[in-house]
Amino acid sequence: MLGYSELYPCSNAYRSKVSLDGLWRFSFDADGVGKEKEWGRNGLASSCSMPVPSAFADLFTKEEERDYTGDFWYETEFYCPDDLQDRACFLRFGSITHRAAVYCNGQLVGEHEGGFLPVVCDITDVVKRGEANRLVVWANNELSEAALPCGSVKILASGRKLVKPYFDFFNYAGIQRSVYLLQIPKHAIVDYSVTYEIEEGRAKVNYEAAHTGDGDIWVSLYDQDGNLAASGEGAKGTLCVEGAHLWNVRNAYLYTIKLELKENGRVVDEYKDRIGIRTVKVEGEKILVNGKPVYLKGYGKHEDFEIMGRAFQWAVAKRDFECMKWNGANCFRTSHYPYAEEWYRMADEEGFLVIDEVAAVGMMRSFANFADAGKGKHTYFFETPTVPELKKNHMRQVEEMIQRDKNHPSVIAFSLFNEPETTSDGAAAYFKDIFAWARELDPQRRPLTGAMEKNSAPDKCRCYPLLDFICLNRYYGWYIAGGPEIEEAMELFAQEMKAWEEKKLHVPFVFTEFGADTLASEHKLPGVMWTQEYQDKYMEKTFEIMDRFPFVQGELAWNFADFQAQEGIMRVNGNKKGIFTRNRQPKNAAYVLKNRWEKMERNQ
Ligand code: GCB
Repeated sequence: MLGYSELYPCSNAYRSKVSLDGLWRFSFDADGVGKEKEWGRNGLASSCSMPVPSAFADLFTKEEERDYTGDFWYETEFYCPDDLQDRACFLRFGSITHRAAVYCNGQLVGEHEGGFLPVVCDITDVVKRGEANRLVVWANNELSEAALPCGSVKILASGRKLVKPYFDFFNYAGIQRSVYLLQIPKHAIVDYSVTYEIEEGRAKVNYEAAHTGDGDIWVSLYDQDGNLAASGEGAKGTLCVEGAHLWNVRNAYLYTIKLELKENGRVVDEYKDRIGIRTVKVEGEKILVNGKPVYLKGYGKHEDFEIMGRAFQWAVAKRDFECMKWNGANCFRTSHYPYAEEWYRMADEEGFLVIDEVAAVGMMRSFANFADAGKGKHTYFFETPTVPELKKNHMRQVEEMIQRDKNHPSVIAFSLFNEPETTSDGAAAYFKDIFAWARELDPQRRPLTGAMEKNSAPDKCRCYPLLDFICLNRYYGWYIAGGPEIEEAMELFAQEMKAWEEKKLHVPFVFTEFGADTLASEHKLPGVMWTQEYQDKYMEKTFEIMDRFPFVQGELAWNFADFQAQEGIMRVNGNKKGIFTRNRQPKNAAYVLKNRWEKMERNQ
């Protein structure tokens, strides 16, 4: 759903946002009767309470409820004040996982596929002002090979559905991000984008704004002290900022851009946002921010925490940034889906670099991709035709992600996949179109990339030429030759890296995953797999190899913190590759990384 009111919600003299977060009503619908009985129109037949935002899984005490797969419904009432009669009215959900239909006062007002990007519904014609309104949401958390992320659904002997992800994180679902009622002028600013050119001592901020109605756009740029730095007129133009302060890595400077829509000289709408002047470019083997090379240090993350699953919580995000700053990180990847918008806003403030990833994960037919891929076991996907909807969904989600995140200075690259099969003709053709599409969409023409597993080897991978910098997920010393064989694993790692070097690609390489499962409780001298001592050793050995290859321009450890995954013999109540525990306390390896990252010459 693109366009009107995709902009991050705000309140000002022209716009109002009211949070609808709180305790809603909720019902599972295992037999799918809700649609038949028109719950969207009539309301839920029976319900329990459910906090919004949250994932439902870890709130319940019964297995069938935690692992519930299928349709589920939400219902609430909201009051719409009657003092803004002339405004258009929207409902905006930060996300609904994985698909949804929204009903306001019994009428279908929006449908959305994809669980990690906003759902925006125009309710101007159905909302009752000065009265209570009924809001009902149908949602579904099944996985298939037609939508992102990929997976399937198994029907158990009991008739119960069980989701089978082709990926290694728990399939948390629900209304996991905040919901707002927005009232926006009928003639409004609906979108804007900025690009930058930096010259000696000054910067050009090229902007383009879209609006409804026939008004004129006025733009003002204010520095951090609130002084006007530049201004312009017209829906498209350039602001020249003398003595511009640049947004830098771990040293952010944010300007406020104010867009005004004027009709007959009168302001009818205003939208303010915080932007950072910076450029991002790949040149040879370097990633350049403001023309200076930067070495990426940090993590692949998840939106994941006790009880609330994948629901956004400011306090958890704040703690994560504090932990990352403490051990000298400057970057994270939003593995394996676009995160809540608030993450990017915090990254903008903190000067963190973000590799923003679309939810294209699980494009391999295996229930243990993470292990099979790591071991180099071949898993198929694009060799046989994929469901046509998959590509359509992939393209639309790339579009929605870029549309949502294009103005964040923190976003330095878009990642268009995680660990798909990349060795067949089918994969090459599929991803050629995906990358071409993303290149068209990003006004800032940021580098594009994707994270590749072990089968995407130098002699077999058909997709690496599409990537502006190459991201590798590698587990030598864990899935491959772990424990007493770690030296052999390192030899194999070095061999693979030499093979990449011999290709003379002259592009940067970034490790987007490497790690070892580690139980915080386990210690042993000398270390064995799963102990903290082994995680330290694994990290040190891995770094020794990475440091031999100057084209390696980044290391994002897997994972920032322990996280919930599907049950199985490979996981101990979740994936334990965290450098921090699930409740964000450091394992010893956090100090190993801190020592290294704080000392690095290529520090920024
Ligand atoms: C991977 C996947 C990631 C898994 C990780 C692991 O390659 O990209 O989603 O969690 O390996 O720990 O196995």
